[in-house]
Amino acid sequence: MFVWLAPFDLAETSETADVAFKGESPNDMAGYSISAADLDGDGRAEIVIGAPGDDTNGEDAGKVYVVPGGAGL
Ligand SMILES: [Ca+2]
Ligand SMILES: [Ca+2]
Repeated sequence: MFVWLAPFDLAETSETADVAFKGESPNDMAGYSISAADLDGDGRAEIVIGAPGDDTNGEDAGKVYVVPGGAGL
């Protein structure tokens, strides 16, 4: 999953992304789903990233990553 902060143009590539999130293995489909919610009630939203193809706990069992919210992202 790649994020480009504005301003950006069509010449942007994965190499110029401002934020990159790569799954742990090929074909884990990290970034297939993404959402944001304040899960710990501190007033800052966490980013929730789904990887439905992750095989850590069985073939395609999936995994969810939670990126803590903060001013630094
Ligand atoms: Ca939070
Ligand atoms: Ca898999």
